[in-house]
Amino acid sequence: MSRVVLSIGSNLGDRLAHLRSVVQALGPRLRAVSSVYSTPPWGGVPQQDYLNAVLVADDPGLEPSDWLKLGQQLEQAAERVREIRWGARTLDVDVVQAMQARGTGRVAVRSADPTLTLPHPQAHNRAFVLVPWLEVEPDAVLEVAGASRPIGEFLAALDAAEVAGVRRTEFTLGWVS
Ligand code: PH2
Ligand code: MG
Ligand code: MG
Repeated sequence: MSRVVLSIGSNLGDRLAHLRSVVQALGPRLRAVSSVYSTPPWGGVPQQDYLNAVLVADDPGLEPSDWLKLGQQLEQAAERVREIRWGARTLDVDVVQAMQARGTGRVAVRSADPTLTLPHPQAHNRAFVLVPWLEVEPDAVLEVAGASRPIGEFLAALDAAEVAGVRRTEFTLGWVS
């Protein structure tokens, strides 16, 4: 166990290098890497634009809490300072969804643990998560309030201006599949 969808973001310092540090650390565990998107800050705190991307990674030896720890280690390595909520950061690594093997398929992990709520309770509201996620997993399904829907439906429900603000860049994260 388990396969995870990670949302990564940076809006301080060398933003691209911070995102690349995650790709480098995950190495052979990576299954997909989205384009890099330039996105206006979400959450009402004035700050510079983010670079955001979504990664899919798989490691049978890691539990969801291990992915969280790994993400936090990478945030620390990027010298992230614990800052105001929704404020600027060198690197943010969020576990959006974790899938575990069940029978012949996979099921999404559900967790109400406040340190790692799964699926991420706000993923369906954020164009900077859904746009890159849809790029790498067009068939992904997300459960919100007990109902599972394709992520494209959540994206279609968002404000068009917010979605349009998520712009694909020509930056690359240096991943070769
Ligand atoms: N992360 C935040 C707050 N706001 N806005 C964008 N565009 N992208 C982010 O990754 C982001 C944000 C806190 O995690
Ligand atoms: Mg975040
Ligand atoms: Mg975070």
